[in-house]
Amino acid sequence: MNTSTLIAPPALVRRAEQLDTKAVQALDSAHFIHPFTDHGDLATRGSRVITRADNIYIWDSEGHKILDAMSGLWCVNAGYGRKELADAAYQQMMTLPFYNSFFQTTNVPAVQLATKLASLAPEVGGRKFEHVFFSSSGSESNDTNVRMVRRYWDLLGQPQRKVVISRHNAYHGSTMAGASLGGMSGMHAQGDLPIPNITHVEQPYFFENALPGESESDFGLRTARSLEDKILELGADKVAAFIAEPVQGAGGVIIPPATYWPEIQRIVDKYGILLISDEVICAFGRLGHWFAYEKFGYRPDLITFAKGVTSGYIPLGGVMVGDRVARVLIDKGGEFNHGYTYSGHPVACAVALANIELMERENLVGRVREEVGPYLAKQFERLIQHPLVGEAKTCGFVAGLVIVKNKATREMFDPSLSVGMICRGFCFNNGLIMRAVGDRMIIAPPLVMTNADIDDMMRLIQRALDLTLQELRNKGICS
Ligand code: PXG
Repeated sequence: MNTSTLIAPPALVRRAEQLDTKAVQALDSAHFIHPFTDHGDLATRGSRVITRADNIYIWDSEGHKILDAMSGLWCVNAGYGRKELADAAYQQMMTLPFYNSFFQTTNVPAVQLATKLASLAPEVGGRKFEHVFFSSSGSESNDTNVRMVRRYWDLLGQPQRKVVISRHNAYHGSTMAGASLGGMSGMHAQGDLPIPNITHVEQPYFFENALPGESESDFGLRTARSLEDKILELGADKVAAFIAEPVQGAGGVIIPPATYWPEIQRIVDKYGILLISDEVICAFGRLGHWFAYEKFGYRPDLITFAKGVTSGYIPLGGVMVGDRVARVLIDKGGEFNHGYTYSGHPVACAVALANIELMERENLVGRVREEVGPYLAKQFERLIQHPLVGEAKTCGFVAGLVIVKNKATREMFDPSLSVGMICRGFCFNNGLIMRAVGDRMIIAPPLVMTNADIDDMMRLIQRALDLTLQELRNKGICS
């Protein structure tokens, strides 16, 4: 294909009418393998081409303005168009665009960021987070966790402690270890996953998995105890770590009952098992704290982060290494044969520093905890009044609702009807990005939203639900 008509010079790409959408779609389909995409389907529909963004909105090549209630992919916490972040990248690129951190070298932004992150992670129960390992993504960071955890137990003379326990419907990334740690059956079905020594226990999803008559607090205890059952089944001396998201994100914004995390903490303490808190989504203000363990009050040994650390402006991830693990690796470990070319990338670290500075200056974390988070909760939880909504809950700046056929009995629609996708379609076509996970509709808006922005978003959500109801009634699927 002749590409000369396709893309205007970069400065003009900002004007949507300069773009030949059909040509972009054809080349996209011809050359670009997308993540988690059915390319047969994509070839017939054509991708939506996103061309620019500002604050909480994105625009496509046809000029549609869309409220991005998913913050890109759970990451643009500071909102789009933040000049400070672009300036930080530019200046760092002109000063030192890259140097590695192997061979006893370092760079200033990486040192500054590690120091800053250590200061943001509060000590809990005598456990401190004074060290950081850097990667470029959440998946890489979870691979690092598996390697670090095994190294830790090897160094302590317990090499048989290899099993990492995770949960069904968890998401921990898409590399071999990440996809194995995750509990997504569709991912496991492709490529002989999970890899050995990774296993899964129950998720704390009350709405779907509670027994008849079971209270939410009993359910929280029962699901946490599925971890203890698994430990006893495997033998405690074989178990290295338990990994979990504070609130499951990609699994559908599953907010655990209040009894869940304290019981998990009791169990990991009892058996001496390391606790990995995967905060790729939940850290950096998403739940109203810099790190989410603070909200739930548990004591992790390792914390995975990525996404919001740079507000998604540039790839960066890592692991906050608690003292329990760091002391063993450092004092007994010698060389840990692990690392990535881009561990401590100076430009990524400079952008993260600028992002954190911006978040501090605008008090984005405190606002989520005390102002816009509670306001979102109030507005979103009202959706329970809608005839299609069986549950509507928020936690900080994540929220999820379930579309049900019958509110009283919690009967769901037949999955083959893909009601969530119908609703998602109405969102998209009416200027709102909201994700569907089965028939759960979820959001994770940029933390810069004002109460007025929340009102606008709620109107769009309400409209999408109304249109979905109308469509289901027209088709005779519900009354
Ligand atoms: N852990 C968690 C908790 C995540 O949410 C990862 C690890 C992996 O991060 P990277 O940077 O390697 O993608 C994630 C990523 C979705 C969706 O559909 C969620 C994620 C990624 C892609 C899609 O909600 N989360």
